[in-house]
Amino acid sequence: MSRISLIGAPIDSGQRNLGCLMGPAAYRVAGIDRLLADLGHEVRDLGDLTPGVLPHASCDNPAVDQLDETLGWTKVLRHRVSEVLAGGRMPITLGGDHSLALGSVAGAAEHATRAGRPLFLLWLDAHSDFHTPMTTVSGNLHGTPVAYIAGRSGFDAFPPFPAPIPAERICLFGIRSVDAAEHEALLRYDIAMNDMRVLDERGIVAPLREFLARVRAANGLLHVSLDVDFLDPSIAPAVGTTVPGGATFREAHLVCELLHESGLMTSLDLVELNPFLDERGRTAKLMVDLVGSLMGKKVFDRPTRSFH
Ligand code: Z70
Ligand code: MN
Ligand code: MN
Ligand code: MN
Repeated sequence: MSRISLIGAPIDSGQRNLGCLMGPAAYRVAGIDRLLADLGHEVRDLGDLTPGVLPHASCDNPAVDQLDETLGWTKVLRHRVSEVLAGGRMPITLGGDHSLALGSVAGAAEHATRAGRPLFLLWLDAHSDFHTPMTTVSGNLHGTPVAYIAGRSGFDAFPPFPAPIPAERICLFGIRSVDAAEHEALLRYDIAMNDMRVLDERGIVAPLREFLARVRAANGLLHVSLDVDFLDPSIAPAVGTTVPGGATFREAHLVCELLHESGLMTSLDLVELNPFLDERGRTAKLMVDLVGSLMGKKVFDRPTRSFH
């Protein structure tokens, strides 16, 4: 059983559809703490963070939106996630848009360095989020965290990423929207690109198991970042940027069950839920249901592992 700390991160500064800041409240209303406690975990809810006094930063790309806010959040989240991990607990960051991963993954990287273990990243998302503040056209910083984490240049306004994650420890999963500048950059990185073309052909099990085997072989820490738009919009409508052709209910649950079975996940983000766009809470409830599968909820609990 795990000791879990819930970190509310009501962040809306990484994109322009207001509403993600309601995410942490929606997860609590949907019963995330009760579910985890019922699964036998020890849960602590640290409440919602605030970004503190904002810095005044500038960026050569005038398109970049709400840089100061995102920098403020990056700093507090990095600190909090790192601190929770240092206390031997699993941080689950309740977003908030995906810009929160600029901080949460930095916190995990800080901890991994301290622990002397390699950090791996599983990015469950429709988008590759591989822009830098210099290449983004929309100016929405939620499209940049993977580039920051991988150590791309162009993040001068940000604190240097503690220990950039080498490409071969990053796995993008569920991808079906890549901008031209991201595509050009991704060709220069050896990042596992499990776009929908790959997943339709191979299914989700083999590519995921391959990645998890690498994490296990390296005795790595594993940060999982789950963007609501990884899911198909027909089952998860509460998201600002819907992209058709996403993971089905069954695929998403299977990903979560395999992750749980691996025992490798050490930190988690839940991002991009916009409760203002939801239908009677169904997306929030589905995300909480997926957290259940991630943390050990099973249809039928077999005494031994039947699949391997
Ligand atoms: C696009 C951009 C994005 C999430 C949208 C979209 C980025 N590549 N990321 N939703 N989670 O604006 O940079
Ligand atoms: Mn905003
Ligand atoms: Mn994303
Ligand atoms: Mn996305």
